Amino acid sequence: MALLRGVPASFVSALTSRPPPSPIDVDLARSQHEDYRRTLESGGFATRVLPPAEEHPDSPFVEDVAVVLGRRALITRPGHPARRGETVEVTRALRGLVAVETMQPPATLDGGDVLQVGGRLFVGASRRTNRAGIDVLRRFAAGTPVVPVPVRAGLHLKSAATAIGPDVVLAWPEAVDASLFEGLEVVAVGGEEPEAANTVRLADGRILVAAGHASVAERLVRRGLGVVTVDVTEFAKADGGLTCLSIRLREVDADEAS
Ligand code: CIR
Repeated sequence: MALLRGVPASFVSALTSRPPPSPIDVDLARSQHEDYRRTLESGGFATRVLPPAEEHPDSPFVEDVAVVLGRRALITRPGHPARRGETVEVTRALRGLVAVETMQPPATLDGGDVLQVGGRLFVGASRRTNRAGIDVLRRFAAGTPVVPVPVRAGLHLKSAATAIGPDVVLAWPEAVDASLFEGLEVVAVGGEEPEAANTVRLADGRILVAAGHASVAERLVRRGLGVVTVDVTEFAKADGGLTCLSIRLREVDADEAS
């Protein structure tokens, strides 16, 4: 299943690293969010949408507040202080589904920095995720190797690298040192479309790519992958992409199917 959080009117003042070319259109963001939700459903995820939280403008970027491994969740301590209150509702929602642990200060980590692929956890050493956060993740990982990856550009590791197969990573090499993905195949995204590196692998194996990245989508199709696109322009204005908008609980789905 996938957990989402609705778009509040306050999303218009979500955090941004640079002023967007035009103000965030909240109505459009809501319709893009609904398209995204429907696409996750069509790709095999049951979805649950938490109500919008006006007091938390960035709360639709729900991925950042939890890391889910199997049937356990680590509630993070988001790197930006303005986002820390987002954890309360997400904790409540996840408690009903998985066992929950909570990260404590001084650790900070955003879920957007955690990439699970090839039996490892790659974690972005970014503006949002500190060394103590990586140490907490390592303990939480309980033996699964954790590989820190310095994030040279963009907000999070997954802004620049995501899994498109069990051992294949789509990555923007200007932001991450691809050699750290040792033993995995790395498909490089060109410098002109770094946002294309932020993809979601649907439960049915198809890859969700942000609309407007035709050349990357075509390359994935040529590799034999099914590709589906959704427009997320309003979320991109607040430095967000496809992964940020949901917490995917793949194990819960697998258990329910069995
Ligand atoms: C922030 O600055 O925290 C939000 N405006 C964007 C968060 C995007 N999340 C993600 O990439 N996982």
